[in-house]
Amino acid sequence: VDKLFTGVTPFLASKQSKPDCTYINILQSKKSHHSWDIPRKYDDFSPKGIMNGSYAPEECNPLFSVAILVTYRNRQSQLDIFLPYMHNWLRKQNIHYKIYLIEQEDEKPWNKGMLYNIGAKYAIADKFPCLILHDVDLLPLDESNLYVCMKEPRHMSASIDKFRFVLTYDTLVGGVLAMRSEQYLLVNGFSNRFHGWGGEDDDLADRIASRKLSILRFPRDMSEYTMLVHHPEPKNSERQRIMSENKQHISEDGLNSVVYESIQVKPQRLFTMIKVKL
Ligand code: NGS
Repeated sequence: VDKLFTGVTPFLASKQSKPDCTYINILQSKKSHHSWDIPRKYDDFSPKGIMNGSYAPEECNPLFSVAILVTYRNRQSQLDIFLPYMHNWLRKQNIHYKIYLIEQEDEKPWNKGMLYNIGAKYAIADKFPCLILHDVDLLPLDESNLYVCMKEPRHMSASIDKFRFVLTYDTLVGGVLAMRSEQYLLVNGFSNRFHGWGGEDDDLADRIASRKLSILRFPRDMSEYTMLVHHPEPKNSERQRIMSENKQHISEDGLNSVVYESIQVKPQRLFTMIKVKL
């Protein structure tokens, strides 16, 4: 276990005279499906200590600071489930975290990579050393799936009920991925060139490999998620072509080149909303 924690990113604030928080004991934790017991509408959900989507335990010094980046458009019913579930989940992990919701406000084709790049800029400006890129339709099921960054990027959602808990291919990094901010900078984030569904995550996997980073995964039973149902997004028919062209463009297409028409930051109680027109 100690080895696993080598290189985890630390807590942001300076320590106060409190004991250090203990993290979930991954060798002893049990499955906790009981977190389903939550209000369906987050309007009715008012736990103490959450502001702007951010929380830190009161009684102890958290060991880790983590920004959760959620890209979003028009999935209100999923968000109503995701937010209370995740706040209940994350508070149990005894970490300092903040949920950023990056919403594509326009009617243009969906561009998840760009939205992640924009969210990452804000989280990095807020000095978060660790980013967790999180689909809004995935809910973690095993408490031992720690929401922290390790030495290498970690694909956290390797085992999803919709795919009978089987990892569909080895280089998959889509779904939920934990990555240190310095690593996100190193790979220049996502390509901005993928519109519609698919490919941007495989392209990120190529970027990670090209910078000699490897993908970690926890064992399968610790990486279980349930997927909320939704209609599939229109697929991007160009995605294979863009991927094959992209290998030479990592340093000029990504976090350092993202442009958008307008942006509005609106802190809410359960999340900090970043509304973008691309
Ligand atoms: C691949 C897509 C990825 C996607 C993955 C899993 O085929 O973007 O399926 O999707 N790559 C390309 O299209 C090139 S899933 O079945 O979970 O919806 O993340």
